[in-house]
Amino acid sequence: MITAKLLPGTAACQGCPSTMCLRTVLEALDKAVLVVPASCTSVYMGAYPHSAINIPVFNCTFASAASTATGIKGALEFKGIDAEVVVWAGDGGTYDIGLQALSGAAERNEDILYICYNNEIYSNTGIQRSGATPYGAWTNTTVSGKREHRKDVAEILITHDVPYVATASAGYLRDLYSKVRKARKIKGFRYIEILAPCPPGWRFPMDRTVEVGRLAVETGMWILYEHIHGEFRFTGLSRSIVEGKRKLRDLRDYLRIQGRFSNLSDEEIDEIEKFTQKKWEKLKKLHHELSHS
Ligand SMILES: Cc1ncc(C[n+]2csc(CCOP(=O)(O)OP(=O)(O)O)c2C)c(N)n1
Ligand code: SF4
Repeated sequence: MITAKLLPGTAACQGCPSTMCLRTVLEALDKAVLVVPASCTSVYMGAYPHSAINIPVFNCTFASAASTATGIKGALEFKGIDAEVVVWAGDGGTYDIGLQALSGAAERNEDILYICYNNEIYSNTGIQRSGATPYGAWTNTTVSGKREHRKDVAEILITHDVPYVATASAGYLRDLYSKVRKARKIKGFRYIEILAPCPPGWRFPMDRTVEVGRLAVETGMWILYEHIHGEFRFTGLSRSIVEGKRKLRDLRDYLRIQGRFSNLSDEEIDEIEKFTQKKWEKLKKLHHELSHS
């Protein structure tokens, strides 16, 4: 009997961060319904009855993931069925086209878990820029490098004051697993965002997904944390960095491994460094304010 919740042999690229993180997420859930908007996932999972996802899945339109999940949760409650309703969406569907429905569901504190796998591009339709694409990155619509910094949906959701917001990385699947286990027990709106390095989109060899996911955290370009019922805490390696137990690696180690940053000038690297430092200072302030309030 097959018990895996994500079956092997999907149509995803080799080294796909979405499949490895989705497998981890599904194993961390007990009785769940998955809501998937248009994305690489809606393609690689295949169509019913041959879907690679071995739990109930609802494929919805690009813009409507959070409201679709809200409706499914309401219908299950009405029928007296206790199940977790979980959105699995890309950054295009989260940061851009789905943001309105996401913000609405967060503000109403709907009892759903929304997970964004953030590969910082619209990868399924050919690597276009999204609101999550970092400054300086090549995409097919920013061929000489993006000129704007990324926005930050996790921070936007912290300002919605929802019960749980966390960040994770495809480089640390155990950490992702425990965050999903924790989130599933909390009632109300929960959001987890996973940095998901995409080999063809970020232009690195497909056997280095985990390494790139770790480098992002080791260089401070991606920060791991949890915000639970108003309390902020750094987690994993980011916590060790804040506590002075680990030194930050040079962010060039992270940039150098990816073809999408190969044309950066020294000034552009300085700009990325400044942005990253600002982000750390902001989160450290939040940590300080909350631990002294
Ligand atoms: C309203 C609408 N516009 C555009 C599309 C085409 N489309 C399908 S998937 C996709 C990209 C999704 O990007 P993202 O959410 O980041 O997920 P990823 O492809 O990276 O997994 C686009 C633009 C669509 N399905 N619906
Ligand atoms: S393009 Fe990226 S996210 Fe999409 S299937 Fe390939 S590796 Fe996965």
